[in-house]
Amino acid sequence: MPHFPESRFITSSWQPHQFPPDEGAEVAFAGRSNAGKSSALNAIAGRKDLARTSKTPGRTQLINFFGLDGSQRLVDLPGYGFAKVPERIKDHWQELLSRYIEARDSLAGLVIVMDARRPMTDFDVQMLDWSGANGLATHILLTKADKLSRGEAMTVLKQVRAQVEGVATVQLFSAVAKTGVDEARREVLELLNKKEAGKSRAF
Ligand SMILES: Nc1nc2c(ncn2[C@@H]2O[C@H](COP(=O)(O)OP(=O)(O)O)[C@@H](O)[C@H]2O)c(=O)[nH]1
Ligand SMILES: [Mg+2]
Repeated sequence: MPHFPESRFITSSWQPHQFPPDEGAEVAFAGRSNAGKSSALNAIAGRKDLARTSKTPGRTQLINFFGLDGSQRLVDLPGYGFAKVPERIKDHWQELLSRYIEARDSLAGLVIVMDARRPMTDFDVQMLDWSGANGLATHILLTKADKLSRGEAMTVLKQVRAQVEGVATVQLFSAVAKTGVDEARREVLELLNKKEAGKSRAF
């Protein structure tokens, strides 16, 4: 599988007018703060430090855009479900996320990153519904699978798969053990390539 030696940080946006030009195709990574979004994005890009990862939850408050190559991008969305921020900041995130998800033409699909030990939280389910309501293809990464035994991981995979059947695809993932990285990269590339081939949202 190709990695992306040419991948690079494009910009961080705090306002929709700061988004890079809405052309080509991009896949966005959503999930709770600390779920492992930035680590997953780095593993998929094959670059260690592309998106900053942090042990401090909630630090990524902006929408971060990364160029893979050509006109394809990966997008690190602000984490949701982080309690320790003022209401007005939360409102701003909500607004920024809505503007992004509902209006971004080049958005090819969403990757929802969930901690395999605590998948399908209320926020995750809301995100999944929202994604579907906007006609976006959705792929779920059950990450930190290295924290579970093989048996536990398979059980979680089966359960989540049954819950989202027909709505999203699901896989196990670990940025630490590098499990499922090729599969995730394949899914992301497929979304990007389909988008560039002219397929838009389901409706
Ligand atoms: N064991 C394990 N830890 C991980 C994995 N992915 C991320 N982490 C850790 O989880 C924390 C949050 O990761 P980060 O990617 O910054 O999460 P984000 O807030 O969703 O972007 C960091 O301490 C990472 O090192 C993984 O696959 N396995
Ligand atoms: Mg992050």
